Order: sequence, then C-alpha cells, then structure tokens
Amino acid sequence: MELWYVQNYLKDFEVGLRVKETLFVGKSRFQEIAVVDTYLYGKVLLLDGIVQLSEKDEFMYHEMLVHPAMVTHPQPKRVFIIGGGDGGAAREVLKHPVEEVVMVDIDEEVIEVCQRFFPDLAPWHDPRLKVIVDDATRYIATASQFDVIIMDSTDPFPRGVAEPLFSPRFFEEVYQHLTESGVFVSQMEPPFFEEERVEKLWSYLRHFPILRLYWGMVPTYPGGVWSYIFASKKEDPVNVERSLPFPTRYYSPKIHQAAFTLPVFLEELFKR
Ligand code: AG3
Repeated sequence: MELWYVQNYLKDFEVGLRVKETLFVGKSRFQEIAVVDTYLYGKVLLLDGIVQLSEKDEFMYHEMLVHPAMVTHPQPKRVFIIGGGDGGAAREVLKHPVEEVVMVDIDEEVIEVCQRFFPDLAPWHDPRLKVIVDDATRYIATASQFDVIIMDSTDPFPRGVAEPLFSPRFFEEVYQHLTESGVFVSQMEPPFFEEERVEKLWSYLRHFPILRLYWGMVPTYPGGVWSYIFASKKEDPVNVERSLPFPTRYYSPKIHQAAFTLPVFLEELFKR
C-alpha cells in the first residue's frame, strides 16, 4: 500500500491520500508537477507537492471561484483568468454567454500535463477561449480592460511562483484593468489556519470600494474550508439572487447567500 502524504504547505498539518498509481512526476522551469491516481478522489494534480485539484471535488472549487463573480456582474463579456492552467475555471466561465476568455498561465507544462491526464476538464477547443503562456504580472500591463478577472493561482506561501500575484502592486494593476462594473475574485487560502496572512492580503485590496470574503468547502484542501476574496468597483454580491440557466453541482442562489455569511470569528476579522 503506497501512501502519498500530500504536504499541503502547512508544516504542522498534512492530508494523506492512498495512491493507486503515480501517473506522472516532472519538473518544469517553475515547479514540480505530479499527477497521481487515488482511491478516494480519482486523479489528483499536485504542484510542488500541494494538491491543486482532484477529479472528485474540483467542481466545488471551480464553481465557487467563478459563479459568484459571474452572476454579480450585470453582463460579463470579457473575462481574464490568471493561472488556471488546468482549465477548470475556464470551463465554468464558458458556461456563461461570454464573448472572450483570456487565460494567462506562466507554466506551459502544467497546461500540457492537464490536457494529457485530465482531457475532459476543460473545453479547450471553445473558440472563445484564448490561452496565453506568460507571466500575468507582465501580461496585464499590456492588456485592455475586462469585466471579470479571476485569479486561480497556486498558494502565495511558501514563496513560490504565485507570490508576485499577491502584492499591492499587482492588485492595483487588476483594479486599473477592470471595466466600470468590473469584478475581481481570487482564491484566498484557508482563513482558519492563516488568519494573519489572509488579513494582510485583505489589506492589499482596500482600494476596492466593495470587498467581501466568502467561503466554500473543498475536501482535499487543508481544513476542508476554503476562502475566496471578492473585490469590485461597485457591484455588491451580497444580495444577488440569480439562478443559472445550466446545471451545477455545488453553486445555487442559496449557496451564494450562505457563502457570504461568515462565521463570527471571520466576520470580526474582515470588517474592513
Ligand atoms: N488553485 C489553487 C488552490 C490552492 C490549493 N492550496 C492548497 N491545497 N494548499 C487550484 C487550481 C485549480 N484550478
């Protein structure tokens, strides 16, 4: 019995998954990429030993990363995905009647490995999807404005390829590249373990008039509860109630309401 102890980035906490088979391990210019087949969660993608997605629960993360922003913006036409090389976020965005989705991931090998081992994860051939291999901090300076910007990156800690994305400078660029009703959303670590760090990142986003923390479950991420940050120029997600015209497995108008309802300890922390 091989047990792959997923390091999950917290030095005092691990999540272990029993592995059927290691399908791929390789090193790109930026990180170690691994794909393992597990008994409980199906195929799992790890970057630098940290779980990014599993076949069984990726819908929870991708639906919650994408739909709250997409339903809050009155008419999102152009969407920018930062990272997201596996394509799961793009898949959810493309379920909406958008005109263009630009996805910029720094690591071409992540895209290739995902296309090989998770071929059904994303609609790669959708003509509205434009995949660019570049550093998003560089690319954004050359880009025009977007209605929705979604950050689907690896963790900002420990120091890794995503670190420059979680900076005041980059968040200012994001603000500049949003249209008038523009909405920005990012995965934001588990606040239960990372109170101080999440609070610090929160402070980097204070220039957005609307700033909200929300949460959802993702069993393969440490703690099982993940948080997301919603930041916008004027659209407030809190009282939005819109059904989606396509089936979902996690997101619903009720879940939307529940996600922005925080447990007391978080509500106090993120009062602004
Ligand atoms: N993106 C980041 C998830 C963060 C996982 N972190 C962790 N397990 N410590 C996921 C990529 C899927 N599109």
